Amino acid sequence: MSPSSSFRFDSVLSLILKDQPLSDALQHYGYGTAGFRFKASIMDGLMVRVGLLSILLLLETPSSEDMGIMITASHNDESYNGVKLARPDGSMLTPSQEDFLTAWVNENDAEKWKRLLEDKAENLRTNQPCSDSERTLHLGRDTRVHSPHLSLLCCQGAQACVDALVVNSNVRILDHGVLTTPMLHHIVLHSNPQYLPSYITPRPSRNGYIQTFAEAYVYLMTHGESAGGGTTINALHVDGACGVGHQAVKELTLAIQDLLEENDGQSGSCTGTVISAHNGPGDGPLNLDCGSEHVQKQLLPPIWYDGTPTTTLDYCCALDGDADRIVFFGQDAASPSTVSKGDEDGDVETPTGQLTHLLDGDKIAILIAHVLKEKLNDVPDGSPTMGIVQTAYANGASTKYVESTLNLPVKVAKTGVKHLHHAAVENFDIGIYFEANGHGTVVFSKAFEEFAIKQQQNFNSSFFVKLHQLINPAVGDALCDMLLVDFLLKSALGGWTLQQWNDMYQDLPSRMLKVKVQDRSIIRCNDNETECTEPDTVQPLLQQAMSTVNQGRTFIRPSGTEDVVRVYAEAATREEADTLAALAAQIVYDTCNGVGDRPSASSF
Ligand code: 16G
Ligand code: MG
Repeated sequence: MSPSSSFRFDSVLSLILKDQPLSDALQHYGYGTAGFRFKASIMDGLMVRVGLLSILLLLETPSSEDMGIMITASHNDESYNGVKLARPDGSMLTPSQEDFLTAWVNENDAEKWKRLLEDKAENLRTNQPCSDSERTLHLGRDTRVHSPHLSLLCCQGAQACVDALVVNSNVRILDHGVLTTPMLHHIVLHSNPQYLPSYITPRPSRNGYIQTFAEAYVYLMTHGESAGGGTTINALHVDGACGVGHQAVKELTLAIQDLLEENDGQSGSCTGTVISAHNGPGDGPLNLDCGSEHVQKQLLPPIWYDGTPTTTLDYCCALDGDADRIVFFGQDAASPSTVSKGDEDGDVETPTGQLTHLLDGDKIAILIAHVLKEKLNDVPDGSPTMGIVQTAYANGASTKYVESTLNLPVKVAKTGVKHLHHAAVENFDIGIYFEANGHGTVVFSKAFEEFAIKQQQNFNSSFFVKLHQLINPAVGDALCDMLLVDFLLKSALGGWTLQQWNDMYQDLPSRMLKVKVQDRSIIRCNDNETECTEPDTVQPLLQQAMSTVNQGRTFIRPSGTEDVVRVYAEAATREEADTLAALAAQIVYDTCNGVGDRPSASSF
């Protein structure tokens, strides 16, 4: 080791161990289902380390490939923040990369750090993997107040690592500023075009993202069977959760309008949907009584902070705080005082109205599958395979509809987007995956790409190519999903309402509960979390409880994001679903060392 490189390591070590030490407010920083996520006030030291370690991960990728870092805490309140990494193909970290990151983020031994850096430097000297190729670490952040500060710390850690380790190399740190999570994934994927099909032009920027999806949407809206054919165009009201998705919706809408105007004359009477964005940053508190998590879990419309609508809104959708989830809904005219919000002067009653429909991730997946099945029926043989990936939380009625009515296979994956994504990639040419909470997308295989190209070349049909262009293959994306659903309802299905969509099947009544236990890590589940394997007394008792109600299904799992055990139950009637949920919660409490009051049937 040369003295100069030792000196450089000293400056890195002093940054992570002395200038920005890890907060001692937490004993261990765990990489959860969706990255590191904590109160923003304890994240400074963590961010420097994540920046540094991201450069090490970037240098470990086999060839010249880019990676990304997104700073957001999604649907959590404003006091939280988080950081997650995106791999070259736009997806999330592998389990071994997560383990590496978690182990080193929590390491405070200067000697161990020094050895890691020395090994890395030695490795670079021997293998020189990036001497002639440029690699970029892309950074994006949401609109939380502390995001710029945390992003800066992350850049500092990354830059210190580059300065210390990577002599004469082309490693760039590119801060894109404010982005939605799917925009960051898009940029990382488009920076590694070897992962894109030939018919998707690489556009690794915010504007490239907007143009890619606006163009595909406008093409599909103006070339579909019902395009310009008198489709009812009612406005789509978008709840941006007072977060980063709001501005992106506005940009996308403007780009769509520009393209439609350019197209005018060729496209006949198609004027596109009027998309009206509400709840931007500063209009109200981030994710508070608004956004997809609120609408889906509370079964209430959002507060429209920019002025409460007093009329019925029959076509709405809500994004989450980083715009990677979406649910659709309709709402009745605002009725007074549905939500009570406290402020310094006492209670303020805010009129919100009632939900008329809720179209969640299960319903979005089925809408997509329904239309694609029809389209594939129309093409000559050799169709790509198609299937749906759900989690155990998918309503039993949706699973039955897919298997019995659509005649498509269903795979059940473990909770967490990365599990669904992989199951979709591994099992199908067209893999449609959605969590009930509204996170999802469609992934396409190489065989699908060849099929889509053949359809275009031999049969003059660009539908499948354009469909692929409208979908973000890297990650669930609220904005693409919004445009896709709008196209399916308005054009592909000739003008369906939310009511018609909702009537495809009726959900079984369901109930979710949380139970506190002393140590939730004693609970183990099978691969797709439909059964509890440890403690071994639990599952027989759950089976017994299920047999007491009609169409009963219940499962329990330790949460990956909160210190609770989650209970899900569904059954033929509301009463039976509630009874089953209460029984399952009591089983967890009794067999897994419950804390606090024993759950009872009257708790809801
Ligand atoms: C995270 C996951 C989400 C999952 C949720 C489950 C990502 C990007 N997000 O938010 O997919 O539904 O965790 O939370 O993977 P739980 O383990 O607390 O139930
Ligand atoms: Mg999110």
